[in-house]
Order: sequence, then C-alpha cells, then structure tokens
Amino acid sequence: MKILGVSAKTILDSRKEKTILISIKTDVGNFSASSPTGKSTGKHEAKTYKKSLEGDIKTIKDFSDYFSGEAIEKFDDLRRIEDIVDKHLGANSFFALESAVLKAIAKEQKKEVWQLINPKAKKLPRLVGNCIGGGKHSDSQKRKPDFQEFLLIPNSKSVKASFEINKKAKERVKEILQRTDKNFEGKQNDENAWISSLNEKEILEILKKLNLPLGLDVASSSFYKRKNYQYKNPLLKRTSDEQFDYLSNLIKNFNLLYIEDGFDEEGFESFAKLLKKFPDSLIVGDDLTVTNYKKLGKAIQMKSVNALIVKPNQIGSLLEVKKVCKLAKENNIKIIFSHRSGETEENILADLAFGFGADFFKCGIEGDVREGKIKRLIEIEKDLK
Ligand code: 2PG
Ligand code: MG
Repeated sequence: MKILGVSAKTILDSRKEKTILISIKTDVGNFSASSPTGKSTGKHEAKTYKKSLEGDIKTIKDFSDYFSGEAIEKFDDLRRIEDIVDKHLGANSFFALESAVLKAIAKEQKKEVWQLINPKAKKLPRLVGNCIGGGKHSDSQKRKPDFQEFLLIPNSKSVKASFEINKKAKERVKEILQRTDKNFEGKQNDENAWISSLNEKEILEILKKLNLPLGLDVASSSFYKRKNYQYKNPLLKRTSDEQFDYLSNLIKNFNLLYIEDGFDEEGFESFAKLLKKFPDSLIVGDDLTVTNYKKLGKAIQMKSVNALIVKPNQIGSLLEVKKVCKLAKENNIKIIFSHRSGETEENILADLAFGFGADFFKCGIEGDVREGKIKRLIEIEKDLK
C-alpha cells in the first residue's frame, strides 16, 4: 500500500470540543480516522498535540509528500510512519494517522484491522460499563460524587449479552435515582453516565441491588491536593492512610471487583499496599501508568497493579501500545482498553482491543459514540462464530 497524500482537519468530539481528523489518500482508496480526547488526564500522558491542534494540522500538510515513497504492508511498518513524524506531532495526531494507515492496509489485504495485529485472536474482552458518574466528567453538577465512575462489569458469555445486561441495569438505576436522589434530573455526563447528587456510599448501596460485579474509577488525582484527598461530598480530607482504609472498607462492604486510580498518579506504594491486601480484586492503573512502557515497568517492579488501562492516545504510537500490551501479558497484568471522555465516531478501539487480546473493554453504556464501539465488538464476536 502506498500513501499518496495526508491531510488533517478539526472536528468536534462528543463534548463539543475540538479534536483532529486525519485523512490519507492511498493507492487503494481514501481513509480517515479521528482521535478522542480525555479530560481527567494523567500528568504523565504524552502531549495531545505538539504545540497546538492547528500546529499539528499544518505539520501534517507540510509532511504530506514525505510518505509517498513508503510501502506499508503490515502493522510493524508503522515504524516507517513514526520515523517520519516522530517528535513533530502530538499523541492525538499520531493515533489518528496510524489508525487511518491500519484501515488502508486492512482494506488492501481484505482483512479486518484486528487481523493485522493478531490473526489468531479469539478472546473477546469483558465489558466494563460506566453507569453513574461524578468528578470531572460531571462538571455541570455542583453536588456530585467525588469518584468519577461507577462501573458495571457483567460476567456473561458474550459481549452482546453483557451489553444488554448493562443497558437494562442502567435503566433500572435511573428509576431508583428518580426515587432516591431528590436532585436527579435524568441528565447524563460526558460519558453518558447518570449525573447524581448522591455520594459514593449512597450510590454503591443502589448498585448493590443489581447483583452485578461492580467497579470504581476513583480518578483520585483529580481531587488530590496538598498531600490529601479533598472530598466535597461530604466535605472532608483524607490522608493516604485514610484513603487506604476508606477504599478497603468499600471493597469489603460492596465486594468490589475493580478499583481504578484509587490513589494519586505518583502513589505507586499505596497502590501496592492495596493490591497486597486485595489480590483478588483488580487494582487498576490509569493516570498511574498512562499507557507508558516505563511507568508500567515501575508499577510491575513495585507490585502496584494487577490490571492496566490502555488508552492509545495517552501515548499516541500504536507500536508503543503493542510494547505495553506485551509487557503487561508477560507479567500477568490484565489489560483494559478504554474509551476517553471526549469521544468521536471512530470505532477502531474495538479492533485494537480484540487484536491485542484485551481482557476488558471500558466504555459508556449509552450514546452513539459509546455504543458504536461496543457494536463493533459485537460484530467481531458474530464474525467469529
Ligand atoms: C478515565 C477516562 C475515561 P478521561 O479516567 O478513565 O473514562 O477519562 O478520558 O477524561 O481521561
Ligand atoms: Mg481512569
């Protein structure tokens, strides 16, 4: 496959904020891909754009002719692209460009994108669905849970069945919130999770009734300030030790399967303490590890996590994503591919997750940009049968 030209433009994501769409012209047709954007971003994530979105668009235009000599036939040939654009583009642009290139190779070879990564892939990931949200993703609400996400993790045989379970459960939660949360207006947040004014304990009491495995994205870096976890609902501070005790109680009382970013993004030791106490729960790094090979290496060495969020645009390079997934697998770390809070119609995440053998797939339960990704997974599931 030969790239004949590359162009880029601005589009709006699900939050109505600007992001990048990259199009490539090739000898097998034209292909585009766009990048999502996070809001509760980790401090150590790769920069979204080199200097600015507009700057990256211009760089891509300037580079357009440079790609024409490159024959690109397989996943690892992304190296050729990276050799050209390395250090010139930010992570969102990297991700969109490489995604468009993968689509072109797949088309040329009459394959699905996931087959370029692992033609023998078989295992579908288990869904992790965001049901109720607080923190930075529910900015429109004054009183809200300090934790960012309350997650449903059905353990059903198929992605399709899990999706149905999550959708029904989310409707049931709406009915319960209508009765129990006097401020509930039926509104959804950035990730289409319900916006509630209850606090985390009250919410977990509700979710307990669903009889589904539950998880939390505490996203605690977003409220960690001056060495304390600064809660607003109710207003109180917790030191790291107090946060440890609080999370331990929640894990025990609500039998939590999954706790993401329970401590701030530098808290490798606190994560390790929690994992030691709860080796059967998933202790997940997101802002802690930021899809970064070195950070994951540190988390492995310090025994901080047994599960890892992979968001391709946290790092940009899909070759790096491959390295990170390999390292995780070699060390028995579960892999969770994840959407971002600002999403687009791009569904390649499902192919990447399946190709890289993800154990879980974290996504919103409702809304076109969320459902589209799950529907793509269901399509892959159907094609396998
Ligand atoms: C997270 C993500 C996605 P954001 O913290 O896990 O849910 O949020 O995309 O805002 O970083
Ligand atoms: Mg997170």
